[in-house]
Amino acid sequence: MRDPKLYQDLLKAKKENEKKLAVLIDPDKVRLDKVQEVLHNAIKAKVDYFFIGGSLVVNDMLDKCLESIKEICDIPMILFPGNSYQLSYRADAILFLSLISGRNADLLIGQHVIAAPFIKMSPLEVLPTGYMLIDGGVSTTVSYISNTKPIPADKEDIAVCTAVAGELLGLKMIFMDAGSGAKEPISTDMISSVSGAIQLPLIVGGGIKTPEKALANVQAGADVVVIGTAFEKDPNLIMEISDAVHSLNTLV
Ligand code: 1GP
Repeated sequence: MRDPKLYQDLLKAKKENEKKLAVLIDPDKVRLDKVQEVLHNAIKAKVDYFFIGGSLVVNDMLDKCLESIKEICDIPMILFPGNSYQLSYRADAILFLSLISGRNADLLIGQHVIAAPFIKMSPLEVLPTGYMLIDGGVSTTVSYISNTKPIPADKEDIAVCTAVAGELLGLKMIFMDAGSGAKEPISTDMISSVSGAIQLPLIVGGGIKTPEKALANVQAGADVVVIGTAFEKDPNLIMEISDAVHSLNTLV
């Protein structure tokens, strides 16, 4: 396992109120022209991270995807695995996710046991992360595959208590996700309630489509904004959204 360099950077960024943008890449789509455009624009827009993963990924595509990104840039690649098969030494780090909004033991600890020997031996930086699914107004792949119910979008108290429990359990980050392609992204009210209740870096994703919403999220307390679907549809959005997310950084 690697030294916690990325995590130290995230803690420093949080302290200095410096906001980050992560672009989600689905390895199964990496050969498509649009994804090449996404990569190209992401490099140009100086995004902070690539999150690599999906709920349904075929493994050899994962290695190829990581290799082809590494060939063209040094932006850190963080695995965002949908299951214990989506592992590769070629990434820089892994979100070691525990699905704390759900009650599926397999995704709270089961898959972790299976992945533990590989990850312990690997050069990956491990980022233990409490993953919280929030209802995004549509049934998402992640909700179906994980066989869990998301936290209702208006139940801020449940979201806060879940995030605090994750922090007390010793997890290092909280990731609130409305799921890929969510109709409604997570509300700024919920983001600011959770952000105010924990000290950990807070990642927010799912259904974010505009620079205005990305900016509102970081203003509400998100430390990292994650976007996939909107960039696949329109890779030109990356510049605008990167500017919006990073616009607060110049004020520090
Ligand atoms: C999904 O949060 C990520 O896990 C990104 O969601 O694809 O809707 O941007 P979108």
